[in-house]
Amino acid sequence: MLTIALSKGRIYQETLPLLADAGIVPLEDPDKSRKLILATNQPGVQLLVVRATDVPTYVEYGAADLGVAGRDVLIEYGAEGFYEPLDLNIACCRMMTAGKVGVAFPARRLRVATKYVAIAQRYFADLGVQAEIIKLYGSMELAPLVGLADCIVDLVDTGNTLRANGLEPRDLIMPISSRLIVNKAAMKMKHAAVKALVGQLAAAVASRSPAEYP
Ligand code: PRT
Ligand code: MG
Repeated sequence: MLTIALSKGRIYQETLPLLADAGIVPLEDPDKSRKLILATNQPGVQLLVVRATDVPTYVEYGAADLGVAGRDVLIEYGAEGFYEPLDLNIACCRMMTAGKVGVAFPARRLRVATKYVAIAQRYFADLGVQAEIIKLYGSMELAPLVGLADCIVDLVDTGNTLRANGLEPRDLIMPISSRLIVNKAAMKMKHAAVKALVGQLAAAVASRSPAEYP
């Protein structure tokens, strides 16, 4: 049995066509069913529906053989516990700094609100900018509006969320896409099955025209 962990929402929706190209079709839709283990048309493959940030945990501990997770999640988790053989080029967006429209960042020590503490810390350290990182779990856009922070570090896709809150994107920290990750033991013990699936997914990714991505 091969078990693949992935999250509901955009990652599931964008992984589905790649899995279909590899001949794997779930028998249920996680957005309609409450089941957390989804059988597929292949008796030897099942999907686990978990929180996006929990995917690396399931894969590192071997509860799932493979997983799909954003580069943001993998960097924050600390990516040593598993292999990362393939960029799936899905759920693409940008990790950016953002601030209030027309308001320059202050010259003093910068206060930065973010869910992505590791990424923000490394980014400002590399720039040589003194920054105090304030950990939030969501609604980061609020922080500059109420004086909690000068700046946020968050994922930006269309920029609509920032604009709706009077913020603007500033600097690109890194481009983000979702990656396939593989449990280290599964790579050895289930080598043939894992290698075949990674190969099929790589072919599916390569066959897409670049125009399909924003
Ligand atoms: O939402 P939930 O709490 O259930 O979990 P999650 O946020 O971890 O999962 P999900 O599905 O929202 O995100 C899963 C992965 O999708 C992330 O880890 C990213 O790698 C990737 N991804 C791609 C995004 C976006 N694009 C994205 N735009 N994740 C989040 N966003 C959010 C962003 O945080 C901001 O709030 O969308 C908003 C910005 O979008 P625009 O279009 O308004 O700019
Ligand atoms: Mg979300």
